Amino acid sequence: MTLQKEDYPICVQFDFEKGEFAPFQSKAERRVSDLAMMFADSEAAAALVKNGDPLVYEIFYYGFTTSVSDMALGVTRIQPGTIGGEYHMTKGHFHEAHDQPEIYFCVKGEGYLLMETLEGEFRAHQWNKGTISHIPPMWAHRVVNTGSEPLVFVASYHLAAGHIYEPVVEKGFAQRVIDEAGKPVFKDNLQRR
Ligand code: S6P
Ligand code: ZN
Repeated sequence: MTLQKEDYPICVQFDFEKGEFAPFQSKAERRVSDLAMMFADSEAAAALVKNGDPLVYEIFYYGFTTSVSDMALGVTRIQPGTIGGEYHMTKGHFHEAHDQPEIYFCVKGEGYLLMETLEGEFRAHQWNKGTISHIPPMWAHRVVNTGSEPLVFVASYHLAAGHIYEPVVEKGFAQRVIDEAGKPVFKDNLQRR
């Protein structure tokens, strides 16, 4: 096979202090205004949007696309905090392709990985630095930062996976993670229609 420019090995450097890597190809920010619909307390979210619209998480991205493969790397850094008592979390999504899993590796902070199927099977992994989770195909996934420091995780997946957010926007996850006197508590999601 004749190698193309993109077929040569590449590495990037992870900074454990900052919780990011370089070089990256793109970076996206998610603020309260991007996520307000995911939190139970819409008034608390609206007040935060008016009051500076704080950053909730960032995603650093690199697509290691070659002429025959589509491996992607994403590092997500979730700031600590709550919105109406509910801990900061990612939006959460399903993979569009039904045969596409993902690996998540928590490298900093503490929290939970929530996973749920369309049929309503729900699982949560408690995370601290060093936890590696396998998300099987067809399980929606969301990460919640319950600590007082940023939570950072590395994601590895194929671009063929695709992302679908609608079912999560529509129904949320079965359980919410709430701060009660400084401790995370799981509560049924009462907004489920
Ligand atoms: C992609 C992977 C992550 C998330 C990121 C943000 O498959 O799961 O890179 O995109 O953690 O979460 P979300 O739910 O806003 O895409
Ligand atoms: Zn994913």
